[in-house]
Amino acid sequence: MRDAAPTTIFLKDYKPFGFDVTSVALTFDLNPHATRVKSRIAFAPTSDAEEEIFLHGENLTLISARIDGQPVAPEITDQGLTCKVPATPFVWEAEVEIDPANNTALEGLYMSNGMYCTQCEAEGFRKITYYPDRPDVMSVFTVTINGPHPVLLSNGNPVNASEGRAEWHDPWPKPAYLFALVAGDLVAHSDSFTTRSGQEVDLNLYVRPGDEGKCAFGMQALKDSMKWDEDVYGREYDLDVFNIVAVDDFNMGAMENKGLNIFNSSAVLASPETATDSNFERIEAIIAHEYFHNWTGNRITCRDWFQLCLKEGLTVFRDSQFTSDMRSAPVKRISDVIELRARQFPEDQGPLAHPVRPESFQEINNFYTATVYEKGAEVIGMLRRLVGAEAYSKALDLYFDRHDGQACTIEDWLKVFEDTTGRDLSQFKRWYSQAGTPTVTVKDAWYAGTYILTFTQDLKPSATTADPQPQVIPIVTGLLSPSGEELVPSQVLELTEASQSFTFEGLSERPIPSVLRGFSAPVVLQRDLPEEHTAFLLAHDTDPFNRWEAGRDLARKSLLGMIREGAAPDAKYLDGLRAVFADDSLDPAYRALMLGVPGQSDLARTLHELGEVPDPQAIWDNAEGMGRAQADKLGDLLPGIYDQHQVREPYQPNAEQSGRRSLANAALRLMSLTDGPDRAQAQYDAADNMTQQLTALSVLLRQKAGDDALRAFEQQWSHDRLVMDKWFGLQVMQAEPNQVASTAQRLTEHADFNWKNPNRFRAVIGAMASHHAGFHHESGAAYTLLADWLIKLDPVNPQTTARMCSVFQTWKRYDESRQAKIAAELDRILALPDLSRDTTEMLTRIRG
Ligand code: TYR
Repeated sequence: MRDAAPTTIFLKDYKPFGFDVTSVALTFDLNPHATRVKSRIAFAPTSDAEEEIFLHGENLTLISARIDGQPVAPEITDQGLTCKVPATPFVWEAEVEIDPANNTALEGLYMSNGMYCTQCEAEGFRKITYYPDRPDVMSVFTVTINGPHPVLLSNGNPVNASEGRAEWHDPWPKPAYLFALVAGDLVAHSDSFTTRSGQEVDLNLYVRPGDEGKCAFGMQALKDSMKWDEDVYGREYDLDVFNIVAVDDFNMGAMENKGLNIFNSSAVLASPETATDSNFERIEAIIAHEYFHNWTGNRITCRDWFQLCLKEGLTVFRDSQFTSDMRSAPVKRISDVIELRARQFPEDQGPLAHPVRPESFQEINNFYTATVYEKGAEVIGMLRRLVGAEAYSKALDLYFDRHDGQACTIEDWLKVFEDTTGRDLSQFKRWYSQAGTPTVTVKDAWYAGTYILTFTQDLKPSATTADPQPQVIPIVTGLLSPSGEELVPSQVLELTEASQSFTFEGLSERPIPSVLRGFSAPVVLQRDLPEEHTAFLLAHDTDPFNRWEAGRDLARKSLLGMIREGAAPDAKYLDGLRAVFADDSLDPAYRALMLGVPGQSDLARTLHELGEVPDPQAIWDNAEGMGRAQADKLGDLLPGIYDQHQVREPYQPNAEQSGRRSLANAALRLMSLTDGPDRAQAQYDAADNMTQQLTALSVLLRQKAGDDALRAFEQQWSHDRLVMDKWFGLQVMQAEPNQVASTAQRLTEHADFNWKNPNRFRAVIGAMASHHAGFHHESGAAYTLLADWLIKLDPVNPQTTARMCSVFQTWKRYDESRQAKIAAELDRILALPDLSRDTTEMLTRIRG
């Protein structure tokens, strides 16, 4: 039942728990519908202790409870239990029964294809047994698993194993959200890693039989991550084994449980035949992310869930540094900024806006957001830019020294920087407490040898930040001469006031400024500067990010002109694009990125910022028009670029090869607009890897020439779940706007549309919601179809349902008729009597 009044939890109400947990012993007797969990937990009261203890617990059947061997009768609610306790250390013993086979929410202990698996972050452990399920309660766990499965895993090191029984001991105190258990008929892909102090670590990647051929890449990524964390952060691994398990049914990407990472199979399994270049790159990043959590998250954890960015922002920042080192730093930076604008900016500028460190929530699952993760990482990037790389390293060393084994706060984090550098970070801290994306406007002036840049910052009030104050904004700036030389090399300008000027003396000619290089702060930059600057920067900027950004700016302006005034595609943009595209000295991956134009939803955001009502169909039509204009402008170059960048060596998912494929495939897409589908069909027929095959299929579908290939693809891959997710998704993504909803509807009737599997659900319903013009088609058909499916999924899996609701967050941008249709769907869902707390919170915030 829906709570009569959902409770809101506030950061300001934090209170320490009144007991230390000195040890935890758990015994699991596995059974699909009646798993028994015995717990033996040693508690020691602290000075905060009361006469009663509260232990979280949900969906548990209590069989017995004892304190120091004496039966007790606690008071039980649907949230947990309360029990009178002694004022001295005591041992709590309980036995509960749970039903993993019926656990479709995928939180706690559940089953996936006959295998047992857990997910405890954020508050899943309370569905396994009664426990103080909060991250500041850290303890040492010993776990015994009894069950008829060849593989029985938990955290830490194996201490004992015999047939049908395994015992694990984790010497590192940890919060319950890092607990994990896996049992099943799995096979291991094994390897080992020797740490720099000479400790040998056994590495295993456990998968279902049949998936053995998809493990090698993930294993290599793990070893690379272990090495990188030693080299760059001085962090060594700390157990005898490191296990990873792939599971098909999983709400998120992966989870960093101590010594036993659990991965959505889509985030770890890959072979050249079944995974694309971007799948490989994502897998490498997620393996690194989860591995890096061993220090930033596990050894040092969060005091409470408001501090989630302490581990997630930092760990995203670390995994992006890793990817930059392994691949191309500019390509990674550009890709991250594209993602930030697509996912975080709409959140920061809409009804779901919240600070990087939120101050209240109803359901913590709803705060695993792009703001906490990606903006959280941007904040760390800014901090590093402000203090410098060397001070950053020193501060991190101090952080690990001072806080190892603790549950910390953002205050602890900032303090190590203050202590290292002597800097006062109180203004910087506003990045953690103020929601919204600042707009920075830049103007320039020139008086005989003196050049002045003036910046103004503006942050709009939002639901959580009524009276925003100026933030510290690091603006990396360089000055170029009119012939393209670097007159003043990149330096960090610190904007701390609402408006502030920076003066450069002794210049012989008026320079061209390149500001916010490398996207040095997550802001919207408005340049009040001459138009020609942008074309100049596209041709000459020495900063690869800003060179790309200049192309983006021109493309955005051109598209806006096309949409608002029916203008022709801008010749300056197309000329500049051609020059970059033809430049063989540039990295192919970078040239492919140059071809990209702002996404359609991003254009809708820009129009909205300009005070206009975006028309999704007009945006679609003009984006199509821009594609044709690019194809015309570059036409004579394309066949040569396509041929020259074919990879003839055996497939490797590395940066070099994938860059060549992405440029060749960008050329293929453009050529199909003028030449039709034949080349794509030839590529499809010859493809020996998924990148080539899937790109060809998507071009064929856009050309409405994909029916045969679609059938052949289904036949070839019907046995492979992850590949079939692509087959489902692609048909929706490549549909015309007026066919998106009907295509999705048809696919939901396919025998293999297993909607309880989050990957498959997202492949169809998520693809529909991310097709801007299709989702917002004037019929409203996609709104209704989405609402129907949210209603169906909510009782089964509230977490995935609630996440999907965020596609409605931009609804107030659109016209009255679309708004009325969306409002009706939101109200239809909100009227359900048993709607989950997750979905209720999301839709209430969105509905406003
Ligand atoms: N902590 C995980 C990460 O590395 C994310 C996660 C969160 C996974 C909640 C699952 C989950 O239920 O980002």
